[in-house]
Amino acid sequence: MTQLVSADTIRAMFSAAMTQMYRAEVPQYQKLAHIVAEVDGRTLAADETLEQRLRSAGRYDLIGVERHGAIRVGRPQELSGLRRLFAVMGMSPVGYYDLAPAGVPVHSTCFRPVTEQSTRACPFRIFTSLLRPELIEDAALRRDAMAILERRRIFTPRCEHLIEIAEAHGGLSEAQAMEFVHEATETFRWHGRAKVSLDAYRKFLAAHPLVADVVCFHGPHINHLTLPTLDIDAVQQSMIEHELDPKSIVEGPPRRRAPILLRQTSFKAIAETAQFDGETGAHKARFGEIEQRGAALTADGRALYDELLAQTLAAAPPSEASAAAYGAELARRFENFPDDAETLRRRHLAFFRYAPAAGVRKGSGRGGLDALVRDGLVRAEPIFYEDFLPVSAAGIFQSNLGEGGRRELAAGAARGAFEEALGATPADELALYAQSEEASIRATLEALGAAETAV
Ligand code: OOG
Ligand code: NI
Repeated sequence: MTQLVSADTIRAMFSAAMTQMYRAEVPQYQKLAHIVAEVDGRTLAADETLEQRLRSAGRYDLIGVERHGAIRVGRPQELSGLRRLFAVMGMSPVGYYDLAPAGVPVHSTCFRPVTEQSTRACPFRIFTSLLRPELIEDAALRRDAMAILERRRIFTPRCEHLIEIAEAHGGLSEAQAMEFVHEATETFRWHGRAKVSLDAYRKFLAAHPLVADVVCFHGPHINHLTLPTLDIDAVQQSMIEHELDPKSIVEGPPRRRAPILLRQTSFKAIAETAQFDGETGAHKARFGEIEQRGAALTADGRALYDELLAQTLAAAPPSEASAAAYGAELARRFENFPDDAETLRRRHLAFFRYAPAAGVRKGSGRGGLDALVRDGLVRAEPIFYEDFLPVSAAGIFQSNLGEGGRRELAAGAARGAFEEALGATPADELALYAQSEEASIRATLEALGAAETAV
């Protein structure tokens, strides 16, 4: 029998292929990668213990490689097709994000590896949005959009065949995996030739820039890739100096000693030449992003985060002109969010991974978990947040869709419709973090022989 390649390996191959393709398609992203490498190098050199801390968290080897990407599709069948395609690479849907309240007519999930081991092997994930055509107000335009989408096929026939082979055999051989990655990449390639006239494009653009991006082209071209960085504020500054035109604010929590959730920023979408039925025009959708991650928050921590963010947005609405005021307000409001790991842990605001401290042997544990941590017998490290934030995602969408990116949308809840389109229920991200934490507690107490006393 032929040897099957692991899904983690296929994902790593795919991530590398996407990176290569995107850096060639969007040279500004390559420039951003240089800035990130320079800033990360400087940050490591300036902090003697940083390398060791990153190594012990298993994140040193991910410097310059951990990245996500994002795509947008138009039809339920396209979304369920993507679910099957990503499953071949060990990526399954996690989380549901409704972007309509923020004025973007989509709802989304993230396809990602779910186990900690797979995430470390290759953390690549794809934020995937489905257009909600019912939010196109003009009925005639909505019908046109659906008719155009109806006619397109986003997967190559060979790609579809390889997905079937993977499903039937539980994986792919090395040769099949290489071919699969090649074929899958085709789905996400930029095609400079639009499927509509310039006139029709402008109508969709006026309805919503996102509608134009989803409907007028051949398929879900990758719209950005994202590099991790060790100092997002320094990269933001450097992007300004290198005239990469970043969005004005960094999304997410403020800079903190104990990082939480996810901070992200991007340079704005570039204008790319496109052909519309013989006429030449330009389309703006594709950009480059950076992210810096911190601890995953529990439901309580998340509620506090959401509340402080909502207060900030109400008091100092962010705009190009008011970035500094927004930043000051954000920092001020978040003074109410404990900024040291031990308080986050004791107050159950963040999830932690527990392990016996080096050299601690069975039988040495006494008392509850908190006592074991206090006595230095058990170590607790924050679990990294691997998901996304709807308010931040909306900010990223809007800065890249230009002026028309924010609309008032009269949208009811649509989670059921999304799950039906996907053909699955996305996993609950909080449950995944809670499982990781619980498993680490069980293993730690077992290793210390403290199970009876500590629970
Ligand atoms: C997705 C924007 C959301 C993020 O990092 O929050 C996103 C899009 O523009 O399609 O990628
Ligand atoms: Ni992104």
